[in-house]
Amino acid sequence: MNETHAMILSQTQINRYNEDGYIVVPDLLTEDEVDDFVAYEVRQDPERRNHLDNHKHNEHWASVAKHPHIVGSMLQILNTKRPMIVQTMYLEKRPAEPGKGTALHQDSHYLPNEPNTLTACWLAMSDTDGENGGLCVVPRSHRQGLYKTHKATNSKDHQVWESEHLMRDRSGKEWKEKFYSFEIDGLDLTTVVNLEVPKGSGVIFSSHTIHGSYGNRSPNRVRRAFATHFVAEGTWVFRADVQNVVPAV
Ligand SMILES: O=C(O)CCC(=O)C(=O)O
Repeated sequence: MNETHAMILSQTQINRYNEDGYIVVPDLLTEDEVDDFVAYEVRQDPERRNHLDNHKHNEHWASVAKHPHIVGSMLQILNTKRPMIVQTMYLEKRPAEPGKGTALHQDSHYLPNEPNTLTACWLAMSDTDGENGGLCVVPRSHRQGLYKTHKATNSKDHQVWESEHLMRDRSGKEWKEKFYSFEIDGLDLTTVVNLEVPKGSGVIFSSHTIHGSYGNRSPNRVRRAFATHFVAEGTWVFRADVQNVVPAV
């Protein structure tokens, strides 16, 4: 552990994470910390949210991504002296907007890295659950490595997209790779669990844990989340756009 960060997770929580591929961690941020960020973000141009590196330029984003409770959890889960931030995302879904979920996927499909240490902290910035498009996971799905995928086509529930990224390996060799809204082949939807995560609490999940979300079907409850993806120091991230990882401590 880094001396400046308290132990956030108990051994029972770490065992559960290893067992299930995720844990819900209560009260990572206080109500006031969440409210301050949301009040700030509401005044900003939402276009900025399409960028994955706001934590590098913006103190509000950096203070959430580098929050001592989040970093403390990552120090324990990643078992590294320096968790490194790969990307940050603020994901807001307004009520009754159809087709705004994220297809069920594993993060290593989007962010190949070597050795694979990619781990996410998904923070609820409002009360979230199945009705308002909260996070859902497939418990224990992290145990079988990467699943085969196809492009999501169910635009009623999930966003559908495709993009090409420049990739670069440690030797400097470059190539292009196509990414799309990955969906797991043959996924048994009865294994998907909708998590109830109150405002300020978070979910830590591994890059092999199948997760995603559905549209916000609630009449009046906004779903807000702030996701930070970390790797352990020394990990190589292949996508050039997020390759310059920054230390969280
Ligand atoms: O919040 C969501 O809808 C999905 C988030 C996600 O896929 C992630 O944080 O990796």
